[in-house]
Amino acid sequence: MTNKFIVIEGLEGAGKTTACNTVINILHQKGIKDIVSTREPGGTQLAEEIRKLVKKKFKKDKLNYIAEVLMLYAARVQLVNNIIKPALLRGAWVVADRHELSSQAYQGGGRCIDDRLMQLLHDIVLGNLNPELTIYLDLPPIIGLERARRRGSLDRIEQESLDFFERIRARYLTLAKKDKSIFTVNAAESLPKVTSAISFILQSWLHQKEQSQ
Ligand code: T5A
Repeated sequence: MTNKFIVIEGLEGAGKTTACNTVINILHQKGIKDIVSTREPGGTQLAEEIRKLVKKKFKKDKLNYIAEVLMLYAARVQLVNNIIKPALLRGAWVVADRHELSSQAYQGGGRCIDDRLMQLLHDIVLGNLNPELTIYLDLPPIIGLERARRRGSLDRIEQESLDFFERIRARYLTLAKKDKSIFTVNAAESLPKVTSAISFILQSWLHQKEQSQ
């Protein structure tokens, strides 16, 4: 069920939204019409409400990190069960702007949430649902945050310290090293270079996939 599930990952300002559009355009060029694009947190009516809460900074009620991770998985379980699984089951492609790797990097790496809780949430919410291809856009956080700053005001998570984002990046890189389905792209390069690297990875992957069928 998971073989048409592509995820784009990376820090703020890495270019994920742009990369998702590149992936969707390439799939369209291949004649693929049934493509569902998602974003996390979000992607359903309820999950979009959770997204607003996750990004909001409450003056008198600092968000507890356990509450944060639970909210992210609450949004994810809605998206997975109401959108992603039905799409994959009918044979559609799913192109996701962030998925569980974000939680592993931000909550596991950045917030230092216990591995046992992360594993439990994974088992309950995702079971054996795994993306077949993940493109991780890697860049120093200072560059990504500067891009995000140019876009507008920073949300609760974007206001965190540079150390927090360095821990997230380190966790992304560790996870990418261990998992052959994760391809890393240098997202500090110019947009045309990043787009061409993504295009190369996706075309080669699609070619291999065709050969193996
Ligand atoms: N979160 C999320 C968790 O903590 N845990 C989780 O499990 C999940 C799912 C989500 C927040 O929630 C956190 C992570 C986030 O803090 P979000 O809005 O979905 O928030 O994610 P952001 O990363 O904040 O989204 P951004 O829009 O900032 O980043 P993108 O999508 O990576 O970047 P994009 O494509 O919008 O580009 C940003 C700007 O940079 C330019 C673009 O033109 C744009 O202006 N740009 C480039 N400029 C120069 N060179 C390049 N190569 C460029 N690529 C893009």
